[in-house]
Amino acid sequence: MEPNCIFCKIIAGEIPSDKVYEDGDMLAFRDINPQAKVHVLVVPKSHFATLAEMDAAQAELVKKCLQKVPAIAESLGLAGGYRLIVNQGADAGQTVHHLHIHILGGQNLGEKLV
Ligand code: DGP
Repeated sequence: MEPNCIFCKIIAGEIPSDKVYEDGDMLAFRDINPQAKVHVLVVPKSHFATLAEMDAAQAELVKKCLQKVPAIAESLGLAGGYRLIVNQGADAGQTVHHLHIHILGGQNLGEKLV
């Protein structure tokens, strides 16, 4: 746990969140500032900022997060599809420096921005 990291505090239960899934490896909760009708963050329970900083054990956690995404998406009613975004660094607008996967859906997202 990184003491100044907001997502570490959410994982530790020090800051409340609207959880949609949790296990020993990850926490998924609704984004506080949703950019789509459904906007959930999947966060590995190990602090690292970007893929460039990720070690082998953390890569395993990310793999588990990605493997769990379809089940989380199904539980959110995203049968019509969804988009994943993983912002990396300043040019991508990353504001929380604890790696996280955005799940966006619940509406037609269009074909702009990939
Ligand atoms: P990014 O730009 O990829 O670093 O996205 C960070 C996201 O985290 C942003 O969409 C807003 C969300 N967020 C920031 N603080 C909180 C919080 O305290 N609770 C929740 N649920 N989401 C947060």
